[in-house]
Amino acid sequence: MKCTRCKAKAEVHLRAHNAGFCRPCYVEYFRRQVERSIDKQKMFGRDDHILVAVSGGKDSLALWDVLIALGYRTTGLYLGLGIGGYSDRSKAMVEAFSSARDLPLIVRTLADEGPGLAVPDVAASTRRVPCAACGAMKRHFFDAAAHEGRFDVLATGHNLDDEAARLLGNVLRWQRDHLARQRPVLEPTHPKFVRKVKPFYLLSEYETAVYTFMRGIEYVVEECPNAAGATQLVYKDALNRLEASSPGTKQAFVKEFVRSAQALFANDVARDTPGECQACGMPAFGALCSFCSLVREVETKRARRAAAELGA
Ligand code: Q46
Ligand code: ZN
Repeated sequence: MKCTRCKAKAEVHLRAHNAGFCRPCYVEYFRRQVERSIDKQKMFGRDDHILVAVSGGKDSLALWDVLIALGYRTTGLYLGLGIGGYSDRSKAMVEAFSSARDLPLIVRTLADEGPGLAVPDVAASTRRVPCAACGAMKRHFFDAAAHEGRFDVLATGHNLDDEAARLLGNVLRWQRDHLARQRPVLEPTHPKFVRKVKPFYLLSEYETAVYTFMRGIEYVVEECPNAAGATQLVYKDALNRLEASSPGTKQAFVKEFVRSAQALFANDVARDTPGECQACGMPAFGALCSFCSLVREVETKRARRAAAELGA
C-alpha cells in the first residue's frame, strides 16, 4: 500500500479511515487530527497554560509530545498512586521523558500529601475496589494542582477506545447523569475548577500506539495491576469485535454521540452548583468533597479498629 499523502511506501494502514501513511506523513496526520479536535471543540488557545496529566503510559506521553510539537504551553503532572513497582516504574518513565526534553513537571506523591494515603491503603480500609478509590483521589489531586498552579486547562490522554468503552457502559445502563457529563470538553462549574479536555477523544488506541512507536517515545508497557478484570476491558473487547467487522464503528459511536445526542442529556439533567468543602476548600456538593469524605471514612475505620485492638 502507498501513502495516501505522498505516495511513498506506507508503513501503517488505518482501516477505519481507508488510508495508509509513511512515517513522516503519519506523524503529520496524527498531529493534525489532534489540532482539529482542539479547534473544533474549542479546547484551548495559544495563550492558555495547559496542565497535562501524565501517567507514564503511551497515551498521556503521546499527548504531551503532540502538544509540545504543536507549540502549546504545557506543564506535566504526575501523581504517584503508591501502587507498588508499577508506580515506581511509571514515575521513572515520566521523569525521563520530561528531563530529556527539558519540560516542566509537577510530581505529587499521594503518600506524602495531606493525610498520606496511597490508593491501596484507601481501597483496603474502605473495602472499595482500587479503581473507585483511585478515581476519586486522582480527580481531587488533579483539580487541586490545576487550581494551585493557576492553569487554564487540564488535559488527559483518554483516547477513542476509552471514550467508546465508557459510552457503551453508560448506554447499557442508561446512566443519564453520566451521559450528561461525557464530553471532550468539560467546562468548570466552580471558580476553583479548570476546564478539562481530552484532545485524543477521536484517535484510537492503535493510532496512539503507532504514533508513540514512530516518535520513539518510551513508556510503561505494563498495565496497572488493578486494571485486569475491569469492566472497561470487556467493553473494549466487544467494541474491538464490532470494529473488526465494521471499521469506523467506534469513531461513529463517539463522534455522533458528542455531535447530536450529548446535549440532550446535558440539558435534561439538572446540575447543582457546588459549594466548598469544609475540610480542604475545594468544590463540594455536600459538607465535604468526595476526597475528604473518603479520608474521613478511612480515619474513622482506623480509629475504630485501633480502639477494638486496645479493648481486646
Ligand atoms: S491507575 Fe487507578 Fe487506573 Fe490502576 S487503580 Fe484503577 S484507576 S487501573 S487508569
Ligand atoms: Zn475536601
